[in-house]
Amino acid sequence: MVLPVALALACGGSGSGDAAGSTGGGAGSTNSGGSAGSGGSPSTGGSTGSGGSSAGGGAGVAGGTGGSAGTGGSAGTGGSAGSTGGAGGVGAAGPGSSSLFEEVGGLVAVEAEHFSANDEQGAPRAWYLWAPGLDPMVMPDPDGDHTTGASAQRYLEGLPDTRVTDSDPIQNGVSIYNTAGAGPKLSYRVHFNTPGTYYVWVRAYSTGGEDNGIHVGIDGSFPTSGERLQFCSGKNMWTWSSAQRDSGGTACGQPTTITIDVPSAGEHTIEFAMREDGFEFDKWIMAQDSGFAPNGAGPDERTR
Ligand SMILES: [Ca+2]
Ligand SMILES: [Ca+2]
Ligand SMILES: [Ca+2]
Repeated sequence: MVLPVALALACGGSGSGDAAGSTGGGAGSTNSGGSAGSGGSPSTGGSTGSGGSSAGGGAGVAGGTGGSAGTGGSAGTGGSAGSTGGAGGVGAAGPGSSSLFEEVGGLVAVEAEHFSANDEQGAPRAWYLWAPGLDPMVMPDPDGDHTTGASAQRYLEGLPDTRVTDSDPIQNGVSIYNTAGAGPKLSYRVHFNTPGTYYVWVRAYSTGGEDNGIHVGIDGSFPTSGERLQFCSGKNMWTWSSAQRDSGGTACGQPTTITIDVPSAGEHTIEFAMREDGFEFDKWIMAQDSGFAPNGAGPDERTR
């Protein structure tokens, strides 16, 4: 069975990322998510698979801009995009895809592209990497390349993007995911030193009204406090938001209304799940201070 191409990123191993964006890398050989973390290469290959972790891969086009995720490498049946398929390794500058990030002083910041797992959950959409020189080429995608100005010049986009204006059909489970956590999901490993309630901020690039929502969760659950993070102002530029749609009596919502409770010190999995296709996801922050508001690309990542 040939499934739609997925953002096939190997997610395991001891990857340290590709700090310099070197060329080369695997050729669709990192099927089980084991070893590509330090290399990473775009792969347009990938074919079929019949079972999870050993499937996918394929010929793959090595080289390219290096450190970039493959655009190919279709997931094998039953396999998530993060653990099957072609070559990859997130490879963006800095930490690799298996990194354990760390909260210090009530603050944690992570590049969207530094996820540990990328699971389509069977949806007809997936998260794809954009990087300098790397266009995932998943159509339709009516707006362009926004790597300029993106933190680390890399971001993820939920593609294809079929609902662009409000005249396009709303297809729940296809172009929009009303149920938080049901759509393509990204996971991030974070060690928290300080349990408690955190305000969640996301940096995104919205060009319209149908590409501007995402859900956030923790450890496999998506609490109502993390549903429908919404971007209204700051169109056509990289913008931070912490607003929950419909909070404070407005559709756009009020700042610092998206929160996640971290129940204990130690490692937790922070998750972001697609709400609207075409969402462009650059970076996220969790902050305990309600007065915190990020500027520019925000704080640097910190790994443990
Ligand atoms: Ca787009
Ligand atoms: Ca859309
Ligand atoms: Ca980024």
